[in-house]
Amino acid sequence: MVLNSLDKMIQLQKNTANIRNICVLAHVDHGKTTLADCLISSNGIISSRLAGKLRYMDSREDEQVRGITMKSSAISLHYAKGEEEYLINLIDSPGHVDFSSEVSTAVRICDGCIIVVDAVEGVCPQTQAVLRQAWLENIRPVLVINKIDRLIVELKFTPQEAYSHLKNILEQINALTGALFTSKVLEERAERETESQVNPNSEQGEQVYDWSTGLEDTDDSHLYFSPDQGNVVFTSAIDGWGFGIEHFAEIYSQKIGIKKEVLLKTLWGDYYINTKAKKIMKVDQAKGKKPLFVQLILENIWSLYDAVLKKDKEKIDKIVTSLGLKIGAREARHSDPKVQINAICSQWLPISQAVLAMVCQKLPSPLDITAERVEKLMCAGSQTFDSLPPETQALKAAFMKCGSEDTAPVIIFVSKMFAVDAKALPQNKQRPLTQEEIAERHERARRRHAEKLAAAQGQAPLEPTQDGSALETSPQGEELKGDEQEVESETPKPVPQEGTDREAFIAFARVFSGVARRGKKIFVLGPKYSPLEFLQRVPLGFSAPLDDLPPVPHMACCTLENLYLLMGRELEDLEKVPPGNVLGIGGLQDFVLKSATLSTLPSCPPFIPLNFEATPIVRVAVEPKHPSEMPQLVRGMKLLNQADPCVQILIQETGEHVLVTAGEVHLQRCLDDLKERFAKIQISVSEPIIPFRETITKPPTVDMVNEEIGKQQKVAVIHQTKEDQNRIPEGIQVYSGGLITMTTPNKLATLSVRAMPLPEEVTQILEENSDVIRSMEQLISSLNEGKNTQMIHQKTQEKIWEFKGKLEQHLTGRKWRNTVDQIWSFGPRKCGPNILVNKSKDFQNSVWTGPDGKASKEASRYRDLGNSIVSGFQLATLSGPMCEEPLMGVCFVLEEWDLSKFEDQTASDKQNQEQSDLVKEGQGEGETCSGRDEHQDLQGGCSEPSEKKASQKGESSLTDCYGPFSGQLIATMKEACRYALQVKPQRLMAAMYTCDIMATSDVLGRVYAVLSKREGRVLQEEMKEGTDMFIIKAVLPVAESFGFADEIRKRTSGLASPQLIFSHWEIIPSDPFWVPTTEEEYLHFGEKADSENQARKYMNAVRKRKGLYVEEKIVEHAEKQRTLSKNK
Ligand SMILES: Nc1nc2c(ncn2[C@@H]2O[C@H](COP(=O)(O)OP(=O)(O)OP(=O)(O)O)[C@@H](O)[C@H]2O)c(=O)[nH]1
Ligand SMILES: [Mg+2]
Repeated sequence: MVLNSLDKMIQLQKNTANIRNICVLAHVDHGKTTLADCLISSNGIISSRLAGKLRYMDSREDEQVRGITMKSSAISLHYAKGEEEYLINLIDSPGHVDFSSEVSTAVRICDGCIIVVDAVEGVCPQTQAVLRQAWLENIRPVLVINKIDRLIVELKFTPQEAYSHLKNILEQINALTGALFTSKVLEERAERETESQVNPNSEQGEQVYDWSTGLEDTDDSHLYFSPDQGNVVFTSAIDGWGFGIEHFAEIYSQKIGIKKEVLLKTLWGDYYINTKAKKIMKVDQAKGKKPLFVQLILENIWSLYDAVLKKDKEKIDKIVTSLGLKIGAREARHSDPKVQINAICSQWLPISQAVLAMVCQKLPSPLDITAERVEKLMCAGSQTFDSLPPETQALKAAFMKCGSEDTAPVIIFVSKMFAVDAKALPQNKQRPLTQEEIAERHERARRRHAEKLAAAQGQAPLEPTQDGSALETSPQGEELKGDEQEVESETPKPVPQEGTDREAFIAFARVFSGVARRGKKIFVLGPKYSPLEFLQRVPLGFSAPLDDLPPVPHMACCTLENLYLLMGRELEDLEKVPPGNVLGIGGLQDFVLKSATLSTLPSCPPFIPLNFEATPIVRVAVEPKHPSEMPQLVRGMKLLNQADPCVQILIQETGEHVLVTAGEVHLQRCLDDLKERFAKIQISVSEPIIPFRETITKPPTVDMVNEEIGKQQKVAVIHQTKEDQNRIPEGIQVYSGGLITMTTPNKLATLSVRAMPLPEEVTQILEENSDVIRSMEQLISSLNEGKNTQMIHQKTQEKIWEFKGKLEQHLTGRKWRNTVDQIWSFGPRKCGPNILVNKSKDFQNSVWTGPDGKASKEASRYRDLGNSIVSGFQLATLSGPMCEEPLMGVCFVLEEWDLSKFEDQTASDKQNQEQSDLVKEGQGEGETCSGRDEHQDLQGGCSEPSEKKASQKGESSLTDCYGPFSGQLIATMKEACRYALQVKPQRLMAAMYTCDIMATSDVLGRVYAVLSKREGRVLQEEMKEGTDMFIIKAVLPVAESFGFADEIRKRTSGLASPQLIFSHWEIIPSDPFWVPTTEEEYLHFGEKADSENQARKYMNAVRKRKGLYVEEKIVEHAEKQRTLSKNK
């Protein structure tokens, strides 16, 4: 980058009102990066001839090869409009669903966005998704309808048809905005309502119900996209042109003498011009008049394309002269019409002008940040702004002011960390020396020479060190003062990098308030940091240096080491960054994993977590080719985890290193990164590990040949029976309805458990409310620890009751009577989609006691034994009996819980012990019970130390051989749950993707063929208006999805490419343990039923992977087979 333009940027960064932080969002391949190229070329960073071909923002090799963007990256651009100069921080984002987390990181640090829509494909699934993200983040959008050239060249639309088509696209996208807006207004209304219910203090008198939804009174006109609002431009990024109607309004107001304001309102819409009367009238369909947009704008563009494509030289010349353009001889003679079009159009309707003018006019500056957005950013979880400490609430003003004075608190948000080659860092780069520096060096060399001479002549040197070091630092004319001076000397010098240390991590961030200065000390606040906790711990107005602070959880202190201006592929060093700017920060890799909030004030809350749309679902196990390289792999995976916002790395119990990614393309990129950048070793990758869930269903009413069960005659199946498969060991009683009764090994407690399938809606509610469940869990544990529960906020409380209400609504009928009140725990991990219900009479405890704020005394007596039961349930739900996958949608009912023997035992033990203690009294206390701590807890009620010891001793004599009682309870509960499952019809659940495939009618058949081969199901098929494209919506099991996108692409010669998004879990209808049991089934499937069912195949594959026993017969009846094959 040229130095004086860097100076310009630094200058522009100070004028906050003229900064625009924007990102480009769209569905995959709609032309974001191409558009970014055009905007970049307007700054002379790349040549305009290369714009659209270079895809400058796709700096990774795989991005270039695949032609899709994978990482979002930022660049700062300069734009001048009249007197005003603007700084535009532009972020290009990926459109592929696998990388949607990159979109989340981009929108967080922007104030506005450009939504790009392909004029042919129109609104696509990712368009919806990004619009939603922009909406959730409260950033303002403008619209670019791109690839208009395709309407002319590919679809061969007439201008009139193109106009209707464009109108259609606008309607679709506005319908989406409308839906988002409506849902928001309704949500707010609902919120207001609950608030007024909670505080019914005002106007007790007459209660008039307000029937209006609030939609009528809320002005939403500014939200919609319309060319006459100035928030839509039409472009062809590849041909370098674009326009908003303002451009034409300006031209035509001079040409035909109609006021610009009138034209602005009528150029888009059904108006036509009556040339004789010089009047604009409403289009009357019957008269066949063309709308102004067609007549004055589209027809001109169409005729230009027509002339160039037909190589009508005369006409081209005419157009060029009439537009007053100058086309270079080289372009004019070029045989490729595209080059000519580009040369003419980019002069006539320069795309960067149109887009950047709209951005500067319509999108807000950092100063315009709304109070609503600030409050939202500051309130993580279920907090409300009012519940924050007053010091924190006061920070809102700082956000709104976005001030750069010294007293302004510095608040920075890091939305992701990205890795760059350390060689590319400005401090490690060789840069050309400026004239002054060359002169300086000369001077230095001359002095050194003189000193040497002087030394040789025996004279003392003239303070060589001071002189030298002063020359080392070369602040570039920045006015340094106070602490800055100090910082400067601390600035780390390039460290020689070695081996794998060549990756440097840069934080992708934005300054929300205050000035970020190099060398400044700042707090790093993790997502769980609580300003309240800090304020409680540290006295108000503390003035100690930051290092002397007492340790506070989730907070660290670091120094801003290097600040960078992000310039796409390059970075430029900065000394300080004023508020409202996007920047890169070096040296945070030890403090920030993926995202964080940085602030100079500890009262600053962490920003709300980024909302990721994609769920990481595709997992593979990786291992080094050479086992000795394991440490490199582990290190590499750590780096990868830091460098990607959405990848997850895990080490499973089996010791496998597992990589969890959002999809196939994402997986490939992560593996490439791991191999080539972070671990730099050869790795072997397992087949994708496909997640399953285990569940139970109601007994089927029909068998495999669709005969009603119960009517047919059962046959004795020769080799095995179904009951055989679910072998229940002796000693466990199975009662009617699948009630399992099991006793602990020491025979002191007996549990009776039954498993029941939960209704589908309930499972869904549980899934959706996992964070509510988690906050309930936190509440209960803080209650158990005796902490103050006053902190529970009203809103959380409301959410919990709402959740309970929903459960009650769906768990109705005799079978579920009182169930909701008796829910004891959720699992696995205390927040999963399975429930434990406690129906035992002696002991009542439920999850709702926490939110109720009252814990019964009895509960505390049994608490610790109860915890063992819950742990057993957690273990059982974490891995089911079929293939050790988590359970889903199962309700375990603890019908009885008999502890009478245990109580008798402890009571008698206590007596014995007391007696023996009396005897032993005075002999001293030598014995200790090592490792039996939990027994102290088990005796929750006993508080006297002597009593405790007594019971320990008594118990230990009995239970030694079986281990601690709590352990036995856990194991027994777990086993009982497993057997309870096994006596019910068990089913596997498969993860499902939804996919939208766009295909032309001629390849539709092939798309269907691929879908059905992979067990996909088409949900919907519709024709896209105005095109011959079909949109197919289908669901597909994740297990069958590997290579699906590639196969579809190949079979349709690249015409259809699906986007797979994780959607839900679905029960696989076939029974993995099925064997023919009725006469019909036997006749139909044969004795062995060798057409293996899908569920069993999946189950066995998982069992094999996990090294579990798989019952498979490789050869059965060998002789018979030989006879058959030889056909004797
Ligand atoms: N005909 C036509 N093609 C275009 C236009 N703009 C972009 N393209 C082409 O569309 C394809 C995708 O362009 P990109 O700019 O990479 O799209 P993107 O939105 O950045 O894609 P992702 O980053 O992968 O989401 C490229 O082949 C471009 O050449 C346009 O205005 N007209
Ligand atoms: Mg791109």
